[in-house]
Amino acid sequence: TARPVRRVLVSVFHKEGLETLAQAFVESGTEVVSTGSTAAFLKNLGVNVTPAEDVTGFPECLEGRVKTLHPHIHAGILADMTNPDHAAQLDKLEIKPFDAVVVNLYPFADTVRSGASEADIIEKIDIGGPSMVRGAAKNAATVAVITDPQDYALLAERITNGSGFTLPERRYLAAKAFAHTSAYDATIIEWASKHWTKPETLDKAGEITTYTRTWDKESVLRYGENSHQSASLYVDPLTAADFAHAEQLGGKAMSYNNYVDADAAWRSVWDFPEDIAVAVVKHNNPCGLAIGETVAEAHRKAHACDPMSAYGGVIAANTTVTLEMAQNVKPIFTEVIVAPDFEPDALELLQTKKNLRILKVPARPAAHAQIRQIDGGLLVQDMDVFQSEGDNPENWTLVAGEAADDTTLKDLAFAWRAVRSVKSNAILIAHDGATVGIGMGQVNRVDSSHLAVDRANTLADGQNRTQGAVAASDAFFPFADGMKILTDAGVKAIVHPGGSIRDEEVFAAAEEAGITMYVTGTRHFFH
Ligand code: 93A
Repeated sequence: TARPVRRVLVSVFHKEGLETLAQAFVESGTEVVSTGSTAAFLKNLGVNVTPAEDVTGFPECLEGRVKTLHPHIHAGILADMTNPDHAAQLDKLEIKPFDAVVVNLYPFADTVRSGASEADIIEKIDIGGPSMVRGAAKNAATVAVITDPQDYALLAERITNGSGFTLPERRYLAAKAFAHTSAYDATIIEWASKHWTKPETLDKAGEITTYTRTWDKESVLRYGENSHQSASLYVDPLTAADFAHAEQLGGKAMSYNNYVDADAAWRSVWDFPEDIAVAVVKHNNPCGLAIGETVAEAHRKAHACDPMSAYGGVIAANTTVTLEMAQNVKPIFTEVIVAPDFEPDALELLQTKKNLRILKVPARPAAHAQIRQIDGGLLVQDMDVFQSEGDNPENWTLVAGEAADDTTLKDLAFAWRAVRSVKSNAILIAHDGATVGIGMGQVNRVDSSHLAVDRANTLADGQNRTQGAVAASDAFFPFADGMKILTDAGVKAIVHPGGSIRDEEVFAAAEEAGITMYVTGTRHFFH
């Protein structure tokens, strides 16, 4: 099934690596057909090139939009030369078949990332390239298709030694080529569906019903959540300055768990875009979250919530890390620190900790679609970014006690935002713009309340941190019991979504305990 490669079509945007191929073409006297700048490049390397225009007998036109879209090219790609009828037809039409097609496509994603105009982006939607690639891949019976510059050396070798490719090899290359054009189209869909949304005049038209995304493999990680799991990082090809594209300024390579925790921490601090915020995260849950006048203060407050758990944690700040904060972080064993930037002396100090991974992320997180894989499918949802009316304290309903004073209301608003990043069932106790006790990930709200109170007080060197604090619950209290644990501990105000069939019982218990209670009408489950 091996077919030698004697006639090749080459049309590539990126010219890197062509030298290897050119040498093989020259040495073996391969017949090469090529387009515009690729032909010029190969000629420069001494290759005897036939311009595509000579094959088509038609000039390249529309500023290159039509170069290879011609039957004399495509019949040469698509003729199955194992089929005598196809061979006879080509003969009669005086068209010569290709044995290999080497194409890489216009850089659509790079152009989007560069911030180019819409007209420039559209011009970089390659039409002729994918047509040739798909044609050659369909016709793997005869043609070898090369889309990956990493495969040039292989092609050169097979040309030089005259062996060409076997059918299974051509089929593998074809599968790889289809993956290439499919990912290319997915990137275009991602861009187009964001920028060319459905106009009102088309409200009767059907929706886009396939969820198509493409991710570029950025790196292979040492392992996954555990050492027996392999793992890789894939990045969005259309974005540049976000968390997945973070610039690492120090420390060991990021691990799978580092990425999970640092992403959670990064998102938590940007839940407070109007404030200076710092989060300390362990195992995808905050063990401290605070806002402050300075980033160093915010960090001190966040760390003080649970210094024991902060050991080996991940720290995120939503503003430039200062020397003062770096000095406070230095003695704490920390896996990752992520921030939009670092003061030079702060960076220098942090870099003295050889194991501390330092990530610089210029852009705040975008509200992207969240994807979770299930067996045989995907769940896709909008991200929770406080888009509900109930997230605005002005829309809260007072259901027990007196209206909170300004300071208390500020703390309640902080607690409500902070509880979003805690795994459900979440109870969060806060004071002075900082978490003081977090009860996370329990399967009932009573346990979460106990946990929040216990952590607030057992970790506090004998002080009672729940006395006079406020609390937030990510979802309603189904009974009064969980809430009573908080009021018994001295919590003076609680905010929660409400909506339980026993709301009245919960409100009455709050009234009886003499606390202030607000309901938001919206919840923040986070599973
Ligand atoms: O503009 S196109 O969509 N129309 C074509 O007919 C065509 N033929 C090749 N794009 C086309 N190409 C692309 O041009 C290839 O995929 C390759 O990326 C690039 C090669 O450019 P040059 O003609 O300068 O060698």
